[in-house]
Amino acid sequence: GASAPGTTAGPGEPPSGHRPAPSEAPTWPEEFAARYRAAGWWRGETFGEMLSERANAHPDRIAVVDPTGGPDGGRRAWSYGELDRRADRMAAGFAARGIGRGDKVVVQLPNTAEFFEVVFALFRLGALPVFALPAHRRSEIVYFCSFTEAVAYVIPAVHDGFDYRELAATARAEVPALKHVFVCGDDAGDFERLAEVPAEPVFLPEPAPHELAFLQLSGGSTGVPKLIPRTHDDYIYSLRGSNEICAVDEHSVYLCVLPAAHNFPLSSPGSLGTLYAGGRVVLCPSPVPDEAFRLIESEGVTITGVVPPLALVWTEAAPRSAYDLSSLSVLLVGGAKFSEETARRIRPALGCALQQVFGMAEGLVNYTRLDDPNETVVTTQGRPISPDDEIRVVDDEDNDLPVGETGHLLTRGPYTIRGYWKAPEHNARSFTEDGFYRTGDIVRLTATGHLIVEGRAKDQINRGGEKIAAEEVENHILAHPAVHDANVVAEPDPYLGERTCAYIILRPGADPLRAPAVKKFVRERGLAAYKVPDRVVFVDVFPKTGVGKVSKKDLRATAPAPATTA
Ligand code: OOB
Repeated sequence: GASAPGTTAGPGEPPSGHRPAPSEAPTWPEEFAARYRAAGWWRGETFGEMLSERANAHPDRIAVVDPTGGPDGGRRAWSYGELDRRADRMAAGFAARGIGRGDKVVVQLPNTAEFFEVVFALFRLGALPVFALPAHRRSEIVYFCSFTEAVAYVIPAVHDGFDYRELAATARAEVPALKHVFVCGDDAGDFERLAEVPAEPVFLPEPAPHELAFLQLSGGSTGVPKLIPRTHDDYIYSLRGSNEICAVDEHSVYLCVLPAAHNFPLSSPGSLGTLYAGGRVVLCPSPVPDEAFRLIESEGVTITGVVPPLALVWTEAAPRSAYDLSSLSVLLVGGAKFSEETARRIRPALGCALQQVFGMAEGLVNYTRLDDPNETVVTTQGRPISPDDEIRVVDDEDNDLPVGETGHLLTRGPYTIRGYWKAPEHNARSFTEDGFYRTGDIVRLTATGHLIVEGRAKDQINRGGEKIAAEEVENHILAHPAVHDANVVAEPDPYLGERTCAYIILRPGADPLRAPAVKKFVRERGLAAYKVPDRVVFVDVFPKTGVGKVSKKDLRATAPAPATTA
């Protein structure tokens, strides 16, 4: 831990000498920060205080419901008072183990109540959660732990048949800085049980609102994932804005269906938005319709968010389901392009309003509004949260295009980062000199200011909302001794929207390699399962562009002969 700042500053100004080093996390220039404060977007709130305030105002109101987290797998509900006490006690226990301000803690928990206990404890300490997804494996986890020099890693014992304690043993062996592994569950193996950490609350100086609250993961398009530094001020503004747009208030019951740590279910308006509003978060252990619909009925869920493939499954299941879904008033769909055809089916099938969400962990989030005409809701991906979100649609040379023309989306605003964490070279490419983030998305603006996503310029596959950086997967394939060269591209999938296809050129004279062996190889290198190529195709040459570079565009257009596929 570190000591509290001793500097003085004017009202509303951050104490000087208290800014993160520029190389760690580029931040907003002071003129922008001042403007965002003056406009009332940044109100000087922190997550720690936010929870205490809600707990003081309505201690007995239910904050979090974990349907299977109780003893014997039964229902467990924590009030705001209880969540607040638990966060205090967990923070004290972490502090007693030397975890403090500025320390990084990789959090890889499934949708359980402890996720909130841990995360709010870290917020209180000023320690930064690094949000891993349950699907991440050795390759990702070792990278997050070593790159952030994490001091602790929080895991379930076993989840979905996978033993995270083995993963933790590897991470500990490979990352010397990683001192603690906390296991949520009864059998911690060689590590410490999370349930044994809590201690008598101690006084902890709260972090400042302009400081980093956590590191979120980027979908990425590079060899290793980039980390996204978000502050209390900027993230809480995105929650407040989202709540207003999605009509989330103290009566709202949000069903957290997607992995809780992802930016969409976390903040759009998500579980944190719902807690900000004093509403109730219900954790969904599985997104299958039967499970989710049962919870919608029994918990009176009013709002939830899903990715397009799930929206399709739910739309098909709902008319045949015996569960009463009438409490559901809003379904948010985002993370990947939602087809107009399925969008039109939402209200008839589920009896609720649709809001499309086009967001990114780097910041900018667009929503269709509840009072938008239906045509706008089903044909656009919404418009930004904030009047101070600046949107530019540009050509390949960064020239602004007239409204209605398709081009690259650049954005800047009160909750969009000015740079990734510890990535100066990448930042020089991903941000303009004046701080616009190059989203890598190809969009078109309508006359009403709504955005339509037309495509993508970044080298990424969007597999039903799960983002895969082509280069990351290619690097793993290239490690195989029989592989001469590899290119990973998206191909259409009727359910996921896109899936991955790896095109491989073998080394001359190498032992013949078959598709299943490539998938197995990549999996055994510890890559998350969703990044393992869906299909592998062996070719003799790659199509080239005029200047002799591999043309992924032409590769994507390749219709592989069935005989060479798997
Ligand atoms: C959300 O966040 P990320 O960081 O996993 O992915 C961001 C990228 C966007 O740049 C875009 O390429 C794609 O995901 N995307 C969409 C989309 N929503 C996201 N593409 C087309 N249509 C949409 N509606 O995915 C995310 C974060 C917050 C809220 C919602 C989604």
